[in-house]
Amino acid sequence: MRGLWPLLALLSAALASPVRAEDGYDLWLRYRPLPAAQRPAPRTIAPSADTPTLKVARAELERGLQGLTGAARAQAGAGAGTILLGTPTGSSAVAALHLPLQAAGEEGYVIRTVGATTVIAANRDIGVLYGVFHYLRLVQTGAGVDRLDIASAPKVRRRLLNHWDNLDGSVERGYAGASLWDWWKLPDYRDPRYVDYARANASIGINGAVLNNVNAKADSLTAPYIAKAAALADVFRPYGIKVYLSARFSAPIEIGGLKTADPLDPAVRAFWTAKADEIYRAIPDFGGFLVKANSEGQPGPQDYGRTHVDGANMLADAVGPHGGIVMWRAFVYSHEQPDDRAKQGYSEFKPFDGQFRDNVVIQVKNGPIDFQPREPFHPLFGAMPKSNLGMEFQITKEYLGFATHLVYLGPLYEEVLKSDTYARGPGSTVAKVVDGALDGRRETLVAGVANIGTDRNWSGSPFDQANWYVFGRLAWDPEASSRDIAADWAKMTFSTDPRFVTPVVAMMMGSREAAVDYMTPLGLHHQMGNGHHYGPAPWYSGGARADWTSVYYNKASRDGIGFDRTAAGSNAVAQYAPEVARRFSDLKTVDEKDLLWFHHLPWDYRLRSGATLWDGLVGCYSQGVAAVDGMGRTWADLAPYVDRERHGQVASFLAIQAREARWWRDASIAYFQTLSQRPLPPGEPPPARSLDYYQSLQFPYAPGI
Ligand code: GCW
Repeated sequence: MRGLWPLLALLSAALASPVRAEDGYDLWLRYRPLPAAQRPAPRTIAPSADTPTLKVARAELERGLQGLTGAARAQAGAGAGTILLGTPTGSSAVAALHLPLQAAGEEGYVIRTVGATTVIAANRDIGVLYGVFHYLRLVQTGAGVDRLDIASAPKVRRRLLNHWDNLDGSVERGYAGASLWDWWKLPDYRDPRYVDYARANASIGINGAVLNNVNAKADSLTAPYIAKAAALADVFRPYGIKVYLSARFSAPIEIGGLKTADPLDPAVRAFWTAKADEIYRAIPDFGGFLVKANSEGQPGPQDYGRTHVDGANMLADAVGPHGGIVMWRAFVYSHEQPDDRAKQGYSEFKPFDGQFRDNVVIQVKNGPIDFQPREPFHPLFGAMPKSNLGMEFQITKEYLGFATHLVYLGPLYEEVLKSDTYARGPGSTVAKVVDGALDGRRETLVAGVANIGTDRNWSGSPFDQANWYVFGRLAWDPEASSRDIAADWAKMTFSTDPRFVTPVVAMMMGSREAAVDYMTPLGLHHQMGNGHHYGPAPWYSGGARADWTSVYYNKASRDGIGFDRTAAGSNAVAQYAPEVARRFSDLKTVDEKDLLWFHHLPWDYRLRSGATLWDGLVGCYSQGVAAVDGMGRTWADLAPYVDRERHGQVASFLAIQAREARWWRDASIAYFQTLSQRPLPPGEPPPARSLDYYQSLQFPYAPGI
């Protein structure tokens, strides 16, 4: 027997060791045994009410504590504390504590140590579930749970994922496999994975999902598909997640047998009213519709000479009696419109401020073009005080290297949310527009285009999971720190060891700037390949529409580069508050990160560093490449803290990223040099291949189209 001990010790060390192979399926809900010193004292969970949500809250807590403490069961015993879960209305023990729950609202919670008891309480069951996930996060990150006094409530009411998932299982701009929704087998077969999806979302406070692509098919609104959506809604309900659908504006024609979809036509209005009634019969807590109208070829009210207000309000009237909302996207631009594309969303929507129904939210992309590696904030933020304005971020990395580039999007989201619109004077940040505080609006929304698919690791790579995670946390609190969130995520996903956490958080925090540098530095934008959006193509011109080309945005020529959006150019700056417009317009005050977004400048223009624009541009590309090389080295050093499977995948992806960062640099320099006609700065290696070579590359099978 004694001889067996070393073997058993080895075995249990192997089981507990962080270097056991993992496939990433568990996301950040990875309840592996903590190092002994970090394990909390044993606690029993007091009985709680048997509602669907409290049942899953309790199950999650048990599962988490058992996994994290390595205990067979959450044990009682000498000195063992108790965890009490519930609401004052459902539990007399919770009610007796008279906790300050007023500020918790519908979804917030209080976690408090009261003697030997830790109470996780809320006004509604869903708040308890959110509190349980917060408590588990504290345990997972080694934060200590012995003396707690925490109160948290979401600042934003609707925190939604937008799935661009098609009914055939493909995902527009998806890089993580096929759609999670098995429409074919629904509603009869409910993949157990739907529950894990719901758990993951609830753990970060996401409370809604738009199931289908904004480039919608009307079929999603037919009876069989409503039944399928209802099955998903049933799975998600205990986790506080409501189902929403993208609505195709022309559905009255396609599935309603009408000749028109004119929003002022009584038959059309009757169609939508009946359709909403039908949906609510199947899904009583249905969230509402998301609509992409009169944008990129989608049908909309303008097809009938009507306005966005006519269209949005008609749908709002249909879902309103049931408590539903309409999210009407402001991502509209027309190739028939000669004006700067960056101006069109504002120009179309601003005049309608105050005319939308209370249950309409205008859903605005973070920047005025389209999810580029860097954009200034969208000028509509702050510009429509009498309307509900929601944020649309992209989590899937359509323009940021797909799944294989390591780009943590937290700093991008944070940069936008912290931007000061000056709409009501200094401090009028985008975060305050979005959380409704600036203009006292209650119907608030943050939406994110999901990066989730059937890949075993959900998001395409371990680090892409961080983008889902930070999105949810920032939707809950748009003023939170993306660095703190990265640290939480890294500890939960990999290891709490500071020798791992410190370098990995630094790597994540720098990763977005690296991508900006090797893809589109100094305010350049929309320089990617046409259609698939993969790789560099700053030369791209022609095609169906000018505003889908690269040259439209870089305006590079012998005389210089950049898009003049000052008063001398397109005057897009005039869409911002005067303080902001002045800052963007003036070469002395504009952030050089936005330089070529707002200015067209000669190649010999002097940057603040003293370098010429040409030399500085080349320097940025190289800096981006060097940063990615640095990420590769950092990650290699972290091998001891990560299981081999996930470490290996990230390492391979970083190698792809390093190669593609060089490709971006070299192709961009090769092209722009034909215009700048200047030598590379000393020490800068020339592009590895000829411009012809880069221009010859074709990617007919790139994913996500
Ligand atoms: O980012 C662009 C994408 C399209 C997308 C569109 C949109 C769903 O390239 O694939 O369509 O924006 O946001 O509507």
